[in-house]
Amino acid sequence: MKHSPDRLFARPLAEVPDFTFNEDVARVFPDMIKRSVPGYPTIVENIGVLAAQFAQPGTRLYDLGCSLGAVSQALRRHVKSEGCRVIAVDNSPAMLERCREYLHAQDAMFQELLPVETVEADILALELAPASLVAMNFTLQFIPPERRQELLGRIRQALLPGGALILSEKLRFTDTEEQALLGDLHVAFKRANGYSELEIAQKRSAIEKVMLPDSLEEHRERLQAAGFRKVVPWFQCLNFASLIALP
Ligand code: GEK
Repeated sequence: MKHSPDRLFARPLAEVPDFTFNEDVARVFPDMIKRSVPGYPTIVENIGVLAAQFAQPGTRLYDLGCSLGAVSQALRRHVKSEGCRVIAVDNSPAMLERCREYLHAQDAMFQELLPVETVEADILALELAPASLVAMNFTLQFIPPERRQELLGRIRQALLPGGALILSEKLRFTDTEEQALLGDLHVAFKRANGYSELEIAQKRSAIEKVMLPDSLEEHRERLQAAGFRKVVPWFQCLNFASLIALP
């Protein structure tokens, strides 16, 4: 499938609008996320590997905030349990339209993939049915902070015994030196991936009000308050991490 290089913030903008998942973003998203999130390809592929350990026959696997469906595709590559189906949810029509195209392309290339249902919905309003796996790959950070606890509580209630939540997030750090070091290294990562100082600065100002990261401690506490008994970080690259939370 054809996607364009991310040049969204390459020209000086008179005013930088808040970041939204619109058609322009959907068009460049695969390039944008790979060049912006350290470890993204490894995380996505391994969510499939991890999910295969938790998926139970005949159950649902949720991909919440699926964007173009990278995680859904990984789930379909790795999960072999009989009768599973993937539910890919996003509230951006532009993202979901392209997501469906990518999933059709995957269907055309491989046989016997798990079925996927794409759902255009706000995950805060979505009724979650029982599931053996829920993946939220860099989605919770876009949910208003005051709604995060309630959402995780509902995910916990939906998870079947033996299932898991896989939660990936950008982290913030309470230690100022650690925050500054990993922040600087993240900027170095973006520079090394070809983003200019202007692109980095404009993207930061577009996203700073809509993407609000928590610390690892906040995630742990919130997950435990939601009823998860075990929280295990399985991946960290700079200030981006992924956790397994067990019901
Ligand atoms: C990936 N998981 O490629 N309801 C539904 N979707 C939402 C909501 C909401 N309330 N809020 C935000 N989104 C993907 C990457 S991107 C992360 C996830 C990023 C959606 C939003 O439309 C977007 O598609 C996604 O969450 C976040 O593995 O861009 O850094």
